[in-house]
Amino acid sequence: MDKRKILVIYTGGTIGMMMDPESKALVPFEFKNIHQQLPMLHLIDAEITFQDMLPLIDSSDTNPDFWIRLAKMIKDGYDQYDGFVILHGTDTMAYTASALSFLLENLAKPVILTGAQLPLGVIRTDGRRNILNAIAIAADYNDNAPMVQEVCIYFQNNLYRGNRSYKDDASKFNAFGSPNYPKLAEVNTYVEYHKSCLHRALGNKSLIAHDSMDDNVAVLKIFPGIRCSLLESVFDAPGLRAVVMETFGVGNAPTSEEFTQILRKAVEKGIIIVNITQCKNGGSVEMGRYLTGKHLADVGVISGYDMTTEAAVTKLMYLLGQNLTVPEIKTLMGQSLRGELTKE
Ligand code: ASN
Repeated sequence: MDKRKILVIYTGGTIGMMMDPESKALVPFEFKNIHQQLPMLHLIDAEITFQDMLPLIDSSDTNPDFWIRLAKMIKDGYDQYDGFVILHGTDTMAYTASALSFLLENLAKPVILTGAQLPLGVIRTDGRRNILNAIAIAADYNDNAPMVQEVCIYFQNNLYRGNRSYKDDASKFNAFGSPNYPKLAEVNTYVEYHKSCLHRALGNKSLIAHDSMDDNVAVLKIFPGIRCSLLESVFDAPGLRAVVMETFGVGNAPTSEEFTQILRKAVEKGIIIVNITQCKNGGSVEMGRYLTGKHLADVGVISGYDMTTEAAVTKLMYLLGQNLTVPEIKTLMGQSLRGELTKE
């Protein structure tokens, strides 16, 4: 059988840096010289093509246009390649993974994002193993079907569903977590897939790469003592269409009439408010559980269940870009489109 063909798209981030011998500063290295950094690449039983996505960026500069370009690159190479690895900065990798999961409808091949906490060009780098393992997983097929058929993040021996993960450590090599969904695979002396957790693409539908997102979205983190004037200024932002509201515990927030009235007015104006918990290590929004959550449901705030903020923001941007009505978007926000949420 021919070797599996893997496209590795390099977008920037810490992974692609090396120490400049003169200035001693970290500078991006040319990826066409990757084989010097990673001589072990040839041991992977796959035909690997590297492609830069220019301009290279620190991932703080990702945005919807970047995600749409990336989705198009995958669509363009979809028939030619068996799997895709995206080298990306870690800071916003979970946003990009979430966005791609929504933009790439009917995806049936692996799209694996990875990166590094330390540049490839330094001795203790985590990038080397992350790249090699991500490529090996992308090339892993069984009975002519890819083991992975969805957008994932591979980091420090773990494979996560992309739209379930978030960066949870700024300096540890083990930088990602997926609190509300199990790991898809763990890499030890062998790759252990958690098969019942892997998405299986059904039917033979062709891939759609959506090319429209609307970024008229805000994230509002509630805190004790938050001023109503601040809330008002967020909801009055010109063009605003949706807000991810990060609340306490299972979806609770202050109950003052002034606070509630601002939310009511926003919902009446057609702004979609999605309730997401601030608790990063797990749990789901249940607005009926406490009175401090029930008033939110009563004014028309919708539940984001156990979605990450990253998934909720990018899902809203995707749905707002699809010519749907507000009630349609609200319904879809409460449904799992790509495995991003679980309802109890
Ligand atoms: N600032 C970098 C980025 O996200 C961080 C990293 O890749 N470790 O692009």
